[in-house]
Amino acid sequence: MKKEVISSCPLNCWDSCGFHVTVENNKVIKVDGDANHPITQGKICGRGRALETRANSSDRLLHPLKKINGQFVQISWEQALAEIAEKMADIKKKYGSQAVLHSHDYANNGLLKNLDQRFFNSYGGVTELTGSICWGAGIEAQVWDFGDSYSHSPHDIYHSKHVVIWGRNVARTNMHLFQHLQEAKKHGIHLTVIDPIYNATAKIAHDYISIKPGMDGILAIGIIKELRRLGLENHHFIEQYSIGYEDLVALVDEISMEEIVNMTEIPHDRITGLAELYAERPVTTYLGLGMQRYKNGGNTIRLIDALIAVSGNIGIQGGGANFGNLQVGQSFNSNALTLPERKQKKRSFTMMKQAEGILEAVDPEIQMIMVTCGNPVTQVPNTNLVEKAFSSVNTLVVIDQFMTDTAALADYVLPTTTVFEETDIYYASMYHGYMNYGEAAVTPPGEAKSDRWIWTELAKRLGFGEVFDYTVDEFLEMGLSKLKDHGITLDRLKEEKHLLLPIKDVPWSTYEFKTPSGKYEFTSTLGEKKGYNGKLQLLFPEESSASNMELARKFPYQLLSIHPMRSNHSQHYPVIKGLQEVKIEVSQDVATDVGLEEGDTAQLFNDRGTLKGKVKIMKIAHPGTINVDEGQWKRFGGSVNLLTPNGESDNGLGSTLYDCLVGIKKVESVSVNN
Ligand SMILES: Nc1nc2c(c(=O)[nH]1)N[C@H]1C(S)=C(S)[C@@H](COP(=O)(O)OP(=O)(O)OC[C@H]3O[C@@H](n4cnc5c(=O)[nH]c(N)nc54)[C@H](O)[C@@H]3O)O[C@H]1N2
Ligand SMILES: Nc1nc2c(c(=O)[nH]1)N[C@H]1C(S)=C(S)[C@@H](COP(=O)(O)OP(=O)(O)OC[C@H]3O[C@@H](n4cnc5c(=O)[nH]c(N)nc54)[C@H](O)[C@@H]3O)O[C@H]1N2
Ligand code: SF4
Ligand SMILES: [Mo]
Repeated sequence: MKKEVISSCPLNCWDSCGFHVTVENNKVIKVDGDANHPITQGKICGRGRALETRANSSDRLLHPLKKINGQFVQISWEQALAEIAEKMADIKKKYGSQAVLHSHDYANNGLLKNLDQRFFNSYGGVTELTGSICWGAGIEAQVWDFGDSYSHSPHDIYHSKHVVIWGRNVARTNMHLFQHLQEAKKHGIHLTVIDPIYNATAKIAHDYISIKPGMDGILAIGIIKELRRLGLENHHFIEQYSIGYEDLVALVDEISMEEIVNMTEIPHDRITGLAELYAERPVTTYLGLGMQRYKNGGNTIRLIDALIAVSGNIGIQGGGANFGNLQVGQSFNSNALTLPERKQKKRSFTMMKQAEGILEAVDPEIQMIMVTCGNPVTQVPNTNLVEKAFSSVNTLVVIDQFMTDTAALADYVLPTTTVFEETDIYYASMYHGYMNYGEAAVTPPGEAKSDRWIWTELAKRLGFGEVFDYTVDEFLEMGLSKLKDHGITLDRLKEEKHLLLPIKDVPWSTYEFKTPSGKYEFTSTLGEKKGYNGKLQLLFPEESSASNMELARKFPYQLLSIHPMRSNHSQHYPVIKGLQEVKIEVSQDVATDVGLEEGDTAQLFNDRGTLKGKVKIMKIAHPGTINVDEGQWKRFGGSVNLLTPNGESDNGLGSTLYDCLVGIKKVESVSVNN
């Protein structure tokens, strides 16, 4: 029997698409877009469609597994839960609850995925991860500048004269914005792309600016310098709504245009052109996450924010510094779901430094790690160190759908459900403001269970079962409980399938900022309160000739590791044959320097590791640039994170993934990586 179910894409992605799922005999046979979704309008990408292949894959984990003498053996849920609960009770008694680390990322955008925190808080409080490898530097930067990170609604783009895509790979990562870019062009709106790689978005742009990686902040200073020279800064905004402008002026005066041109490798006239463009309001800027994954990432985003502010593009229709859109997630009652008040002990490591944290923790040492919604061995920088850390603990528990490189190291692997097998509400705090209802379409295969069921069963065995004694609907209602005044209820959501959350289309239009001063802060009070330099600065990537000439001589090329086209991080590699090989993309000058041709095998190397792959030459890319897409599995050649540094950004909360120098040489065979 066939049935159709409306659901949602659960993947960590800008777009949060509505799904239309076709089911036959308890099996998902097709995933399409939900034509009634106001933003995504029936269009979804290949990653969404391929969730069908993932869900039905013969590689799905179907039973709890325990490693005995190095081999996984199938065990019952009863045994798995009893043993894990007993170990947790024992650890709490002997060492304290913080001897357990919860390692996670955000692989599933479901509201009920937050119940993991309810579990760990009720257990007494574990060692948690703070910051974000993904966008921590930029979020913190916008919190310093505006008080929060908010974006304009997707349709506001049609109020703009100019659109600047700055370090966002829109065609690949944000497909509905890409459609708006194509449409906006038809409306006569001018499009500029700033990126070291001439990508598919650059191809449709009126102007493409090729920039040296990590130098975007310096470019922003150059544009502000030109705005000032031409008398085009917006005095009204600066005088009425900001503090600290004089510090920015002093910084801008510190550096000459000639130095800026040399550092950014962008010609002077193009920088002048950008100043004229920013003065022709309204200009909307879509910042991507690329340029903040550097040591100077926070300062870079702050300098771009500053440019947008100085040019008067904040709080106006068609303007904006669109990075995250945290107002979406803030609509939910997350405290009701996570019960922070039940936490008695706490300790945290940053997400970037979790490996050091594990290896160096004392009082208490880490006894157990529980991994949910994440694949750290592949996705967290400096793989060799991560692997060492995750192998070092007494008990590693991984909850996943597949035997990932992280799960392979585990002592217990617990099989979990996919989006099609559970009911939840999905949203992303990245782009649009709709939440989607996702109804279970089929029963889970084998013995796979939802994360919620696993927390419930463990809680019972640990003596706090009552905390989980709620139905799915009751939990969802808890999450929606702040929205009643806006007429948003679970019943209405079930009926309509997607509802717009009460968020602002044009953030900051009242010019009341959430900073300590209530103004836009060119010099950050919050930054200073946290012990950082609150002023905007001249900062460079850590691994660059500007900061470390010796390293730049040893490893002369800049390695980016951007998001793959056909996979969400590591998730699609096992189900798409064409992805199962490492591809090393090099700019033409690198190929010429090293004597590489398309199809050759090459090896990348630096002090952290090596990685072999097939060479592909990028026709247009900034000189000295190499890219390997992130997410590759060990058995298909290995993760690019074998090479990346696990540093923290200048403001402490982001990663330095792209701040990575490498060497490259031609080698004979691609077979073994280490
Ligand atoms: N296909 C696909 N889409 C995805 C994902 C996926 O895995 N696959 N993941 C989702 C997630 S979790 C996220 S966080 C988003 C990320 O979305 P994006 O921010 O669009 O993607 P990234 O791959 O992080 O890289 C962004 C761009 O930054 C550029 N870049 C790198 N360094 C610099 C620099 O120094 N300056 C400038 N100007 N540009 C630079 C890269 O060339 C790339 O074009 O994508 C989401 N969408
Ligand atoms: N070099 C490099 N590294 C990067 C990046 C980069 O650009 N370059 N990007 C970074 C970014 S932006 C991000 S967001 C991170 C992403 O890092 P991760 O979130 O760790 O990446 P995923 O591959 O999505 O892995 C998530 C795992 O969760 C599992 N999973 C999916 N749904 C569920 C569920 O409902 N429950 C449970 N328990 N598990 C589930 C999946 O099967 C998968 O194995 O990677 C970061 N790493
Ligand atoms: S991965 Fe992103 S673009 Fe693709 S279907 Fe999911 S939400 Fe939509
Ligand atoms: Mo991300």
